[in-house]
Amino acid sequence: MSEGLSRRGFMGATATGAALLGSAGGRVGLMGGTAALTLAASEAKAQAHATPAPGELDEYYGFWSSGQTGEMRILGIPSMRELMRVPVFNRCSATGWGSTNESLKILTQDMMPQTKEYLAAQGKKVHDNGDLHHVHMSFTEGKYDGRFLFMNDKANTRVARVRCDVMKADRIIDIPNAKAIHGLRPQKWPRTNYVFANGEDEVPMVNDGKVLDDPSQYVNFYTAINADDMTIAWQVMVSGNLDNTDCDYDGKYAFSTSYNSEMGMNLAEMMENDMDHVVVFNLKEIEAGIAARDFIELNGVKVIDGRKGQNKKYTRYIPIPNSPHGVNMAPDKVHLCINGKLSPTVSVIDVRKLDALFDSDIDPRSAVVAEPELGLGPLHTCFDGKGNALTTLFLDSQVVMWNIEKAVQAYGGADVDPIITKHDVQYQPGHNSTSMGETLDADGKFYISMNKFSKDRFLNVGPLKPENEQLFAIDGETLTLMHDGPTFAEPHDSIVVHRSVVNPLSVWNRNDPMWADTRAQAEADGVDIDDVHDAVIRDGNKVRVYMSSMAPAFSLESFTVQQDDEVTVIITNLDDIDDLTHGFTLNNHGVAMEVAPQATASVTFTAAKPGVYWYYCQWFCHALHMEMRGRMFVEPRAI
Ligand code: CUK
Ligand code: CUA
Repeated sequence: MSEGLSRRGFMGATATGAALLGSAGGRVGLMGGTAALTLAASEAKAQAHATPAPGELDEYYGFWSSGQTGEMRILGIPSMRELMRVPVFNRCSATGWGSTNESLKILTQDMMPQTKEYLAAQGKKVHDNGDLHHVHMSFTEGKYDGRFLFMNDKANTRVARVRCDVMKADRIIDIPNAKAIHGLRPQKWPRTNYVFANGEDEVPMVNDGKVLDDPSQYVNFYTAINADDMTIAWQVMVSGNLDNTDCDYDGKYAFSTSYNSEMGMNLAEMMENDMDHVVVFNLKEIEAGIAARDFIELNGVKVIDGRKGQNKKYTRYIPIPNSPHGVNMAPDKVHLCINGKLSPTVSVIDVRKLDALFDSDIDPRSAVVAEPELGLGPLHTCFDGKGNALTTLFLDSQVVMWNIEKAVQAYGGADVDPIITKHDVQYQPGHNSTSMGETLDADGKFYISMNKFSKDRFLNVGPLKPENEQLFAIDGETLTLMHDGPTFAEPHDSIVVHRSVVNPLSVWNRNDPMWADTRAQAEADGVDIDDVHDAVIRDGNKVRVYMSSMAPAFSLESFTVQQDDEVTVIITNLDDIDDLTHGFTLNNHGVAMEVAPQATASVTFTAAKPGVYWYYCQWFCHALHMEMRGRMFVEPRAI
């Protein structure tokens, strides 16, 4: 431990995980005094080496989820500089995500009819929020391939795909039947054909109000999404709820933890059993079952019955202590680590032993080859690519580094201690990640601890505190803290990807599919949006206003519409210089959008009130940026 004070000393031998969880927030207060500890000289030195100097580029991209903020974030590692925020499930004031026609298409085109009804009842077209927990990149043969990032929305049961060439979402789909998509992972081998997604909250199979408070009729769904076209491939109905998911490096199995095998409806019921389970999904058997039509069709989805005690070809339930949370596949292609949460253990499954489980009735626990006791509240594990694992201990506020092989030996009876080192983190870590750690390229250079509490680490900003993510350098078996990074809600999960894998464009391609509909409309209107242009096209009470932008001017100084017209403003940014984004903000209409170099963007609104309204470019683009403005005249309706 790098700090002289043992956190565990304060916590003593507190009894059950339940009691611990209940008091987790308060305990840290006891530790206030430790924050004043000064950085050890070696750490200060390491810090000086680690952070790229101003103007120097980072070696890695960090792709961050933001939890209840609903966006994806991009950081530079090791500097921890926040490079970009990519709106996905949320709405964005700066870029107009959620109000431009192009983003609305992406947000609504794959919406289920029920969702449209829910939203219409609230007078809305799109959800205003999302809860984005997990961001993962597409794989080819166990390595990141730099094509797409996939992410979940627990709040509104969605999955999104972000294009890595422009770092914008291109598909956002509703997941039928399942409720609250939580764990999410792309298939690793042979490539990301599927994206696996967990449904966390169990509901009646047909959730139409006929069954309400009868949990015996509730089910949960595991979903496989076709990554290439973002359609639903199949679902598996399971027992218990589903928390986190991962898959192997052979393309044979996927896994989900369940913290509520009891199907309990309240805290006491959910924690009744000492053992919950991990569900093993047999992908080949499921595909064969689909081909043999051994499914029911539910809301247009082929659903296989993989509940406990049903057809055992498709799933196996391996008992795991106690309310397991994270599930992480090691880059040794063999060991699957399941984090016990309320149990101080991580259960290690040897995936080579899984075939036998499906061939016979042997004890499913026979696949468990290690179960080291690591500390209190293990939530997630990541890997250094050298045979070691790093596990977050939520309750202990520590990371523990341990050796997988030694844990296997100890489980077999050998007198070895798998624990290499423990290091305090500040405070209460949830997810963690290592550089390239969830791939065959795991390089063991950097470790990120994503902490739920920052407490005393930063200037007080009021009752709502930032959370804290910390960067450590890994040097063999030593962890050195390099950086604290306060963040707004919530640094949920991250992946750290070498920059050689990610190659975004600097300027949009004029033929990008993002605005294909807008382009088709412009062609129909006889407007060439690839050249300097301006046009006002009236189509009944619909008015389409086309203009190009080139710093520091819009091609239209003004345009005129009638009261109650439905106005669509379509802007093409003809500047093709790096970093020369313009914007369009229309006063008092709640209208704003980003128009990046060579992009076309459009927004539709109603000109409800007669008068003069200025529009302006909200992206500082030129010495005459303030002058980049114009007027919309709204003529009073003729009575
Ligand atoms: S779950 Cu939150 S700490 Cu949503 Cu990835 Cu483990
Ligand atoms: Cu264009 Cu500011």
